[in-house]
Amino acid sequence: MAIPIFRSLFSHYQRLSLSFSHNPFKYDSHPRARRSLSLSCAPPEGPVGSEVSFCVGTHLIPHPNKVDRGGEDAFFVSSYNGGVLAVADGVSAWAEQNIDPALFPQELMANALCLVDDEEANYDPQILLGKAHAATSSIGSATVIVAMLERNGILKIANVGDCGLKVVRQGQIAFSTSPQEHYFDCPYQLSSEAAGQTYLDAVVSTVELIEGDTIVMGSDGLFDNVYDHEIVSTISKFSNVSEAAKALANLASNHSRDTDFDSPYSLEARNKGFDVPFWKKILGMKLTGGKLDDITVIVGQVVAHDTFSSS
Ligand SMILES: [Mn+2]
Repeated sequence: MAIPIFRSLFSHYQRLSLSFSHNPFKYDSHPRARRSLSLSCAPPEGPVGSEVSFCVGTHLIPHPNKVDRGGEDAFFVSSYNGGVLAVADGVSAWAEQNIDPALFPQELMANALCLVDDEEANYDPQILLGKAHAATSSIGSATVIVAMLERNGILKIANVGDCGLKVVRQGQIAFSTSPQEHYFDCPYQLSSEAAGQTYLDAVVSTVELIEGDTIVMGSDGLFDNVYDHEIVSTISKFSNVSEAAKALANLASNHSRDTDFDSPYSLEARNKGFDVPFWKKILGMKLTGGKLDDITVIVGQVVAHDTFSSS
């Protein structure tokens, strides 16, 4: 794909428009960003182009039974380049072996955050995932998604398992990642064990974003409980990304506890052959209900700002 790459040496101002609600990690202010700030000294003569970045809101609601420990999802938001967003969802079955399922995704995310400006991983979320995975020593496994926005609008995504990302453009879903699973409810996952997947199994996508696009990213706790049309209608009600993320997480949480709601999860279960017993089907009943889970939502709005020549 031939895409003109524009990069201004001297920005009129450095946009740091990321906002946080439940971010478990410290705000990332890396040396490279500080260096470009110190270069912004030449008087601008007028815009010569534009760059984009994310304005981000996040919200995490833990599984009702895991509130005291904060759940087993982990995520981070970094302002590096146009913005780096990531979500990891710990596989809860590790608890059966007395291993805290939250440790692996937390360490994986902490390692990925440390590596966002790594030279080898630069601009490649798949390599970033590989290096973060290699650096992770906790026992466990996690589904994971990483999205990196370049200032020219190119969004690169690497996804292992059933976390997801959707691009909403002018009230419609313009792009959606696809979940990977071995069988129903058993997603691809990066693991401490050799039997798991690796960064090479990631689905890698590239999407060209424009000003006004909104991305909605999250763990399966969001996408198993909220339909695409609900995502579109919910974010259309909010101009504030933090409020949009909170509203989506609350909607997912409400649906997850509603046994009558015909959720994306119950629909998928029936498609895979799971349902109520035969005698209930005769009575017109079917498998319904949301999926109780940790719910992580990241909403990123693409904002543009002018760049200026230094001469
Ligand atoms: Mn989950």
